[in-house]
Amino acid sequence: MLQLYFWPMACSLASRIALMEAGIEARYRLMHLWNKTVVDDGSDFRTVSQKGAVPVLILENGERLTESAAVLQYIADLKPELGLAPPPGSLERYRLQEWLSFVGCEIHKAFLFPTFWYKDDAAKADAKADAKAAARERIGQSLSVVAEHLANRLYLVGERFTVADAHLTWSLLLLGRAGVDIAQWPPLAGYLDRMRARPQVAASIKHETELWKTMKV
Ligand SMILES: N[C@@H](CCC(=O)N[C@@H](CS)C(=O)NCC(=O)O)C(=O)O
Repeated sequence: MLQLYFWPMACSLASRIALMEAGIEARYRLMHLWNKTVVDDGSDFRTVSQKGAVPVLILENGERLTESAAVLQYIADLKPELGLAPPPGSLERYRLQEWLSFVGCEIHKAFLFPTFWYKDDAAKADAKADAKAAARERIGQSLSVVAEHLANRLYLVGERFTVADAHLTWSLLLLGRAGVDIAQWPPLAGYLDRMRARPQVAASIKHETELWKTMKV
């Protein structure tokens, strides 16, 4: 069985959504993002991945896959008939990769990371303030690009839900926590409502939100 290392409401949520949408059973292994331990056995998460970051997907053959863009496509390709990713080699597949990259680099890392990471680390307060200001300047541009794209579309790629939507849904959810109100971009707000109405997306978010409340950080 596949295993997914995750931290509640972290970007690994997108991989959970993909697994749920694909109807693939997996063992979900909670790690602690701050102290880098695997919660069920207390082991060092860095022995699972030197990157110390989720998601990590353990494949059936024991190999470890990291990076959301790769993990999400791997999951999608386990059930090609569901169209969670367009067929390899098609132009649409490159569109999917284009969006996975944009969400991962220009939204996740460019904005979410500097705006609410290190939140309690007083020693990094100045750097944090600078990073937040710079990130806030950029985020409007990136979100406007996505909003314009979604103005007349239901999904990021093609006519159906793909793993790129799982990735964007997670990012949009977290923007609120990072102090950005996506109501400024009605296409994004409408899109997020639509995504959240999907049963598997809703169940994934509900589960991780409840788990998050029990975590000590
Ligand atoms: N490039 C990676 C980024 C993964 C990442 O930054 N994960 C965060 C959670 S959203 C994490 O685990 N951070 C832990 C850390 O940086 O210490 C991906 O796209 O999967």
